[in-house]
Amino acid sequence: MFETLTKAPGDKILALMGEYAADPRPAKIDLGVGVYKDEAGTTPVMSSVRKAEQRILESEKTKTYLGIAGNKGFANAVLDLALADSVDRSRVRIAQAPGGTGSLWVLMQLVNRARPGTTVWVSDPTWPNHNPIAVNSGLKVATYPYFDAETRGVKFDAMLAALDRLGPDDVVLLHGCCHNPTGANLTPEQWDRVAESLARTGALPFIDLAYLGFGDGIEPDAYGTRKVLSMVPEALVAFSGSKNFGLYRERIGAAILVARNAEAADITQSQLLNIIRGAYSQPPDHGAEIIRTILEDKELRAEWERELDHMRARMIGLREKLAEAIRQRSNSTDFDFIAEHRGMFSLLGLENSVVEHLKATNGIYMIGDSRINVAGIPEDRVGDLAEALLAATR
Ligand code: PLP
Ligand code: TYF
Repeated sequence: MFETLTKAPGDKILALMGEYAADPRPAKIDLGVGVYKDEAGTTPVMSSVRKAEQRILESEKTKTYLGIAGNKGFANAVLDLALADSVDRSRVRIAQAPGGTGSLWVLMQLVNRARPGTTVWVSDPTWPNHNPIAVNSGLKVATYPYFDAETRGVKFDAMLAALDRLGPDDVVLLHGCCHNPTGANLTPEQWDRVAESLARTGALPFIDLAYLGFGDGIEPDAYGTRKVLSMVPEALVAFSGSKNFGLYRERIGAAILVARNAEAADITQSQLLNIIRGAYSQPPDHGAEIIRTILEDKELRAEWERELDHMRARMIGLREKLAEAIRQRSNSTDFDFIAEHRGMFSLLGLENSVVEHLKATNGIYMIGDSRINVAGIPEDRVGDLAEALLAATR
């Protein structure tokens, strides 16, 4: 049977993780995979998460099945956190899913049931896993303009013009905040115009919300999602708890749908649950119960928000330090965009040969498209990094 198969392509980001681990040079720097790192370069369990886990260990009474839609307390807490009062809950349904990726997967499957083979429009560029998830669900993928290689900002006029041309059969995948891989994001005014365009054309917004709280804070980061949802009849949101709760390996996320009315929401949700049942039956509980425990408890929630604030401030601080170090050494503002970007990533706009050179010569690892994970910058190596970047781009 298996002789019919040929080797499938690997994931470039995950492959780079392995390459970095195998590099024996002690001064190597990992700016690759999108995992938050602290001052010590590690990714520890958050203190609020550890406390929630202790409580769960003591109070958990059963391991019986959870149900197809997952943990109900988690579901309500995530809706309050991400959507707040942007849309009437009678039109909203949610199913817990394995990570943001699992949420994207079940929602893409849902789109394909509603409109088989329709087109999902993704930003140019986007997270490299969006394409395979859509294609493996039977959908087509096309791109809308997004990153401006000159300014390293968003090509907003071109983006909006492309969105304005879409219609009710189209799906528009938007990064809710902290765009991956570019780090360039829409302003609130630009979100208003995107929401207005979607409301006018009838294209279905599908928001990937993988970094809520990693940009400017929970409320500002949720602005775009809430604005769009407040203006359109139907929408999808894939929420991830991997980054903001540091629960990467627990695989916790949520697939959220907004329908025209309660009746349509029930019908659509029945299809979503049917997809989940036919895929993995039910989600695992642990990550969901951690998030429920934190968000429902005043003290734990405050502690989690403090931890999240610290992570975000650290990333913004590293952005400012790197931009400043480059400015001082080069007398140019060419890399100031690093301080303007938000989230975990910046796309530096370097040729792949420069990326390869930095890896070979300096042991500096970034994704081949020149995306850096700013949380991976060691505080005491900002100067080294600035010098290496300047030497390689001169
Ligand atoms: N979407 C984007 C844009 C991401 O960067 C990630 C990264 O991990 C995900 C979705 C999915 O995250 P996970 O499946 O680990 O929750
Ligand atoms: O973009 C990143 O680095 C993160 C982590 O298949 C990731 O989103 C990367 C690749 C992948 C899953 C997660």
